[in-house]
Amino acid sequence: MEWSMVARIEVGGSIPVPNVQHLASMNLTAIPDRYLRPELEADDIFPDNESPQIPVIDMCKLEADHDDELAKLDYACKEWGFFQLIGHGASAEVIEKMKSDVIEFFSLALEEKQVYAQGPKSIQGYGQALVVSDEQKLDWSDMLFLHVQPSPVRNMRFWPTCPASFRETLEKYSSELQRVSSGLLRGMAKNLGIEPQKLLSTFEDGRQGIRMNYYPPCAQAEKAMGLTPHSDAVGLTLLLQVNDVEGLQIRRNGKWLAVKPIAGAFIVNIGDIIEIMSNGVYKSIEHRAVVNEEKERMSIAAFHGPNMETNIGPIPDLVKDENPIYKTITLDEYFKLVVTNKLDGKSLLGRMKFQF
Ligand SMILES: O=C(O)CCC(=O)C(=O)O
Repeated sequence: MEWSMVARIEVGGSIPVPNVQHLASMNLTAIPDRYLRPELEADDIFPDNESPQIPVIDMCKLEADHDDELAKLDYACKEWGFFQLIGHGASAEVIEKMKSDVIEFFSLALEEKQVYAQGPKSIQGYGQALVVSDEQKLDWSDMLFLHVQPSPVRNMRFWPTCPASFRETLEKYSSELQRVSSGLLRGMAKNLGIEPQKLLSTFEDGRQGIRMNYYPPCAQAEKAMGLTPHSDAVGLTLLLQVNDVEGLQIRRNGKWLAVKPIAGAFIVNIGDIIEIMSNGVYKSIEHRAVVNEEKERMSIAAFHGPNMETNIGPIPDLVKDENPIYKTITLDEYFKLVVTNKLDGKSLLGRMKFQF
């Protein structure tokens, strides 16, 4: 059982590309061509003083079933696809320890980090986000990605033992986030008018992957991209900014909007699977990470998906009286689509849509 589960998620893999932290340490004044994005010049960005901010949701109020807060959550999921979550109750001590362990991991020597390097047929381990062709432009970042839940899918070969506390901290962080994400799913189900247990049971013993992102300083920051625009292929993402450097931007009305993280909050976004399950009522939104000329930046994205038995498609109760916009496929078929698709805006959702 365990082996088949591991085999089912170990699909895909990335073409090896240079380590970006190492490139950045060479103090180049001009970065290699593959990192240059001429298209960025044409980007429309909200000016700092006119930026609207993403909604802020208080989980304490959601848990107490405050109608106003549930309505705010519904609005955030429909109109923004992104919000900051305060009052989530996740242990501040665990969060701080997770941050410091991640900082320590990325500050190890390259050879020490390479012990956990991605293999040729897996997206797990230390390396870069999906690179599927030699022509693909590259992101100015490195990452450590791990399948964390359910526990049989773990491949401990990729789990750092330095710092010594890393594994234990990740385990604790993972459980805190699972609890928070279940609380959010409960609120969303209520808002969608479905029995909460129907949504919760699809996420019970569900998949959780955690990606730790490292964006080194970049000599040509305005011409490079930390993480290519994409929507998340999962259900729900909880993002934590590790150090005090901003970089996350979301696409809003055709323009890029910089998110200003609130201390202690998680930045939550709706992934493609919730967009599909809600038949397009809730929206997954394109986002990207930009880089900084002088400062390094780190973030931790925890991706939550349904369990291995779930088919990906609109929840039947939500399409009783209307046409499904999205097809229903098995989770394995969905994974294959995800790992053969380079990060590319919302193109994955396009492939799941019925053509009317
Ligand atoms: O670093 C960030 O702020 C964004 C990270 C992200 O979008 C991801 O890991 O998918």
